[in-house]
Amino acid sequence: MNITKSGLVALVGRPNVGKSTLLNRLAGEKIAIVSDKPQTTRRRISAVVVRGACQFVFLDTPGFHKPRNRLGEYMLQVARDSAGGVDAVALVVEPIPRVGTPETLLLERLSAGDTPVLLVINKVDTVPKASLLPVIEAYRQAFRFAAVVPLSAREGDGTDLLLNELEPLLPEGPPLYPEGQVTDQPERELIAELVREKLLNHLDKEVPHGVAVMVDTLRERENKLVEISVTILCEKESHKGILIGKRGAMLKTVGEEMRAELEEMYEGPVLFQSWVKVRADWRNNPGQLHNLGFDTGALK
Ligand SMILES: Nc1nc2c(ncn2[C@@H]2O[C@H](COP(=O)(O)OP(=O)(O)OP(=O)(O)O)[C@@H](O)[C@H]2O)c(=O)[nH]1
Ligand SMILES: [Mg+2]
Repeated sequence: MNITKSGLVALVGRPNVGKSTLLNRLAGEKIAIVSDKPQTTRRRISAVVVRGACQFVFLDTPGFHKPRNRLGEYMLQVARDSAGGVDAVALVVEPIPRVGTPETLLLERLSAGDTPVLLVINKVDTVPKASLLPVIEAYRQAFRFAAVVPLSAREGDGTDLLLNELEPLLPEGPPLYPEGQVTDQPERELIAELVREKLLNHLDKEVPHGVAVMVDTLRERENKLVEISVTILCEKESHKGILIGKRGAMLKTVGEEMRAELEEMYEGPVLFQSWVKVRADWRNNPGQLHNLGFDTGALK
């Protein structure tokens, strides 16, 4: 079917509400990494969803939070900027009957523009249906939402309703992305993110938040073997020890998980290697951030 409608929809909200889970659910595949720790997403990532003659381009964004370093400032800036220049904004929230500070701040910004804002109440699988009414009421008093959609990104319930509400808000026009493209995230970036996801799942507190991953090698050998090597940057010697683990146990676990996931992705054997390096305080170092692809030069 020819695409006759296409538009951008930003997913915004505080950290950990399930924006990336929703992006993956809408796309029907894993594009953004997910963890139970806040501030998982660091960059804007798009996912293209086609339904009928309509192409929805969803933008996952870093959670809206108070920054504690230059990387955090960059993430906040991305979250803020993403709400501009789009056809609709979906504010993703927890099913809690109280509008918190991050939501209030976001809604203040959004009320200055005329982009339609939808309220997405996520994680409805965790609460009884009857408890949603007070949530809707609390948010309706704070803002004039174009629509309210309760859903469960984890279970997949309600995502069709979200597309139903969004479709009339998108402009007529040709597709924004060519047919078949599902995301703007380069392959190397996805691999680096998957490593970070494994580390977020296995490690506590500051260690995984102070980690950045670079893909050094990605090549296919003649015999179909895909060879991948990555460098894991961390902030302190003590973190390096934790990342490597006792006799290399942590790197081994991460390596095994990566290989399993990558072999499914590449449908063939994968050789995966990783190294850990210390780069003191890289999250505050403009040069390091630039090398890692976080453009903090334009920070306001
Ligand atoms: N029960 C339940 N949990 C969910 C749902 N959606 C997401 N989660 C969980 O919520 C946690 C956070 O999910 P993410 O998708 O990483 O959240 P996020 O909003 O992208 O977080 P940041 O990237 O840190 O801003 C994970 O543990 C998810 O499994 C849902 O519909 N139901
Ligand atoms: Mg995320």
